Amino acid sequence: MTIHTVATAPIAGQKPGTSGLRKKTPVFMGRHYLENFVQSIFDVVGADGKTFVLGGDGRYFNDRAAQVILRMAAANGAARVIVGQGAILSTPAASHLIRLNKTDGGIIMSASHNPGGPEEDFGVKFNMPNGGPAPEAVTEAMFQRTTTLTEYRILDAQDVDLSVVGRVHLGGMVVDVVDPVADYAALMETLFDFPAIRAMFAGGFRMRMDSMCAVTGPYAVEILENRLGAAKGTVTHATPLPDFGGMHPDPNPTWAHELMAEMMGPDAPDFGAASDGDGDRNMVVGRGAYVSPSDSLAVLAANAHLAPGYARGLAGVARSMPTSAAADRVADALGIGKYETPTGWKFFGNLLDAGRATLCGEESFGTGSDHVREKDGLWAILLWLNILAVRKESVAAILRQHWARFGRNYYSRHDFEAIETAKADAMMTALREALPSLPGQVVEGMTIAAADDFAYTDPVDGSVSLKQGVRVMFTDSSRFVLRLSGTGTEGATLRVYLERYAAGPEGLDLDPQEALAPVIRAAHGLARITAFTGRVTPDVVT
Ligand code: VG1
Ligand code: CO
Repeated sequence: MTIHTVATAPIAGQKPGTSGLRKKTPVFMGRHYLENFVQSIFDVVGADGKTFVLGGDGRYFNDRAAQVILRMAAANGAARVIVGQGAILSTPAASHLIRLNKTDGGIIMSASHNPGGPEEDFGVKFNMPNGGPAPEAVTEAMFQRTTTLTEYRILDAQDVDLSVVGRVHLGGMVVDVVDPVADYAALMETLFDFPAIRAMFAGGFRMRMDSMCAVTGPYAVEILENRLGAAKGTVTHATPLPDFGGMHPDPNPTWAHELMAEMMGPDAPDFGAASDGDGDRNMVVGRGAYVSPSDSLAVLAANAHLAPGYARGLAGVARSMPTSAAADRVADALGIGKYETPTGWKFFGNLLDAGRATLCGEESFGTGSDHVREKDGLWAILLWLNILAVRKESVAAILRQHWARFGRNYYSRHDFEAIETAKADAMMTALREALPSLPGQVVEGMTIAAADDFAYTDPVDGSVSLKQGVRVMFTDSSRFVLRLSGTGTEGATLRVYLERYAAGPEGLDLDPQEALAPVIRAAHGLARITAFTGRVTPDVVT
């Protein structure tokens, strides 16, 4: 087997966004495209003598990309790669394998919640030895490397058989093909009271899990049906497909509409959940009761001590800036730390490593803890199940009690997709320019207390991240936030985050869109969304 050094030229635009490099699949399949980015990863982190984890969410091109990455790892001198069988690993399972085997990091092939298929999206991201997404300094170094790259190294070899668990060799490199589920499921058993959850299912508790034809299928069947005794067929869309069966594997009320219809219908089971393409997101729904992700984080923080893995209490709770402040209220009540970070899981890594935060969450259906360094869909679902098994109350009752105690942070996100990039940029620029003039203004009967462009200084390493989202805060603690997505692959996606606090006891049962109506009007008025983009109504409301 010979190592080829292939002459290449830099490829424009290989810049990782919120969560790795994401592009249309045909772009990734283009000449030298994947190879250039993978070589840039290896050039930045070094491959010689190292061990990596490799896996992906099974979307179209996953299998071919895995073979290329393996041949390049071997050619770059890696000692060993641990690969999920069939090149499959959920993002949280990959994070766990990186930590469990004390490897030098891992490469995850996924475009997460973006659709998959020959004409849809593909992605690659690098996770660090702590199991978490590479921080900005590292992804920036990788991007810089893509701009100067002139060659990559690849081994001339046959495909590795990834269908069988076991050890094989590729040139001088060891390839360990592992069961993608086993170690992850074992970790879950250490955190949650499986006997209590099993007893709950045995007592007639019914659940629906929608894996959306994405990676969590095999994990959910093994854990929920085989180990916890949920009825066979509890997990639907359980077989991962290269195009996710045409589904948009983003677990929110819009895309998981089948689950929503069942949970709001007459024969709804006790509990419903869904996960995304790569298994790091979760949506949870009770019978007739949708749980917003921000509320889910707050409820989990308030009840985590009911699960064995968190019985000693939490060190702190971290949330991304656009996520509602519901979790802050729990942290204050518990007397534990609270942190507000920019969007993207990479910003939680230092807080988790330093033991400052135990639970983290994002409004985008992401929740997780210090058990791995990624958000973790099934983990959140299991923590909910553990809480339900102990409290023996419905999701709706738990939510109602939570709001009665802490007040309710009404919350919604409005997404405007595939806007012409120049128009979206012009709107953000104009809004940024107006910021100094906003404090003191009265809009929709609310007085603006402060307005800024969120900047974050990492409390652990002091690194600074600027321009993380424009936020306008009112004196009654309502607020809205505008930022452009860093995961889209078509034009710009504008995200408008809306929040309003009701202390209760009155006004806890409003429809969120109604409760937020003045904040929505204020956001449209101040940012002039329609004037700049031509858009009136959002494409997705969560
Ligand atoms: C979105 C979410 C963000 C999340 C990111 C990756 O980013 O808003 O909270 O961390 O996706 O999630 P953006 O830049 O498009 O708003 V995943 O499940 O796609 O890895
Ligand atoms: Co994801």
